[in-house]
Amino acid sequence: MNHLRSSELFTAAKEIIPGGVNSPVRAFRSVGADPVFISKASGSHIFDADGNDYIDFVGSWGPMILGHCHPDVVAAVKRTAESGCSFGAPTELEITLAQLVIDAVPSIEMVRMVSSGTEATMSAIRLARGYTGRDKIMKFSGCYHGHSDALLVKAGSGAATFGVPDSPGVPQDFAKHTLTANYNSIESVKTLVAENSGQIACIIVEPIAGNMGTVPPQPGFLEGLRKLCSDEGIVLIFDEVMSGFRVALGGAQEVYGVVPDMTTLGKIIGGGLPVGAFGGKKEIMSLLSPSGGVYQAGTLSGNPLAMAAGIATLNLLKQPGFYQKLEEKSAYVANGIAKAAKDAGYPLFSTRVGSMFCAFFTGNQVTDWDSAAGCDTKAFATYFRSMLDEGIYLAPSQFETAFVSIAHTEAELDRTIAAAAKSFRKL
Ligand code: KE4
Repeated sequence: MNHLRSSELFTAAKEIIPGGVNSPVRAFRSVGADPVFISKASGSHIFDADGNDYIDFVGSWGPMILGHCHPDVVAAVKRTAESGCSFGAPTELEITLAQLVIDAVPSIEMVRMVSSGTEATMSAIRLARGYTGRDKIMKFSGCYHGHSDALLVKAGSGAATFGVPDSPGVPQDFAKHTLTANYNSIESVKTLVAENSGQIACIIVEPIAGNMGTVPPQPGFLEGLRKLCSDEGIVLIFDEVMSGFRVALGGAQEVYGVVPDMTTLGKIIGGGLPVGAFGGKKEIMSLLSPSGGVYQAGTLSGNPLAMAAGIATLNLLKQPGFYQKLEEKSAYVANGIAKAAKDAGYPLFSTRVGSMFCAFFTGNQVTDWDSAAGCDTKAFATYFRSMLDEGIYLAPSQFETAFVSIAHTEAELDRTIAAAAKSFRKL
């Protein structure tokens, strides 16, 4: 494949945009390649600046569950834009999308729109702190909730239960309020809760972890978190920015039957335009300004174009049989890739929940960050580059999730499996 134009664009971009990208993972740093610059997309395909055609399993990191350029979504955005792009004033569109979210997500009685998943989680944590009057929060190693200071924190080394910054620029004073437990280990949560009794405002968790690769919750983990939080007066926040409307209309909380106190959303509810949201019990949400004292705001929150794209998207997801069809496509391709690795004699641990799936380059089980971190990332990088050469666009990191859209055809899934078989044989 020729990547001349992408290479020229990347050189130019690096002069004026840090790292040449507006979000770090796009730089392909961990896969030993330069990023391709995308010029257009349609259905399950994206096309780069050199005209190369790829079957897309990134889907803009989740939003494009319908595939790219769905006519209903494009028409809705075009139609709305002709009436104005942004008013900084309430619109009926915001009520329509809010109602669609409330009708679908079991935990949400009221919802506030923002412009990104980061804003959603940052605001939900502030609200949980305001509601409980407590300062500490708990997250899990390997889970990512956006880049707000309180969440760019990793477990303190050794016995230190306090968090330490996971990025320069995050003050230690901020990090110390963030506790970090181990995903799928309810015991690690119980220990931290006991050591910080009465001080923890919320526990935020990806109910299906999608940012260390795809790691499903083990039986009892989410249920254990629910019970602990109920017993201790801790707000349970499901960060469903990725899993929301992805694995079911009601997200992971519908799949696993565990209802949190608050839920954060993003990605799919904007249909590809910038939207985040956080919602939950009226008793908690009503503390949010201007109905309550917890401040949160945003110039483009509830933006009409984004609302229109989200409404068009969710109305299509509500169609009978949508998730069943997506499930069949997802099982087909994930199982096909796993079989290709097995036939090539390559050790692979495969995971999937609905249309989120991951091939971990390890012969071991992956249930948390420590086991995910043991993967052979060099082998993954070789596989990634081989798949890209075969016209298959995967997330440029072992620690991400692959997404199937309803637009992926059986022929495209077969082509993907064949490319995987060829790529595994190279390892
Ligand atoms: P954004 O601020 O990127 O809209 O959302 C942050 C976020 C919050 N919660 C979860 C569970 C998420 O997965 C994300 C963002 N996901 C990454 C993909 N792993 C976005 C890709 C990127 O950072 O460019």
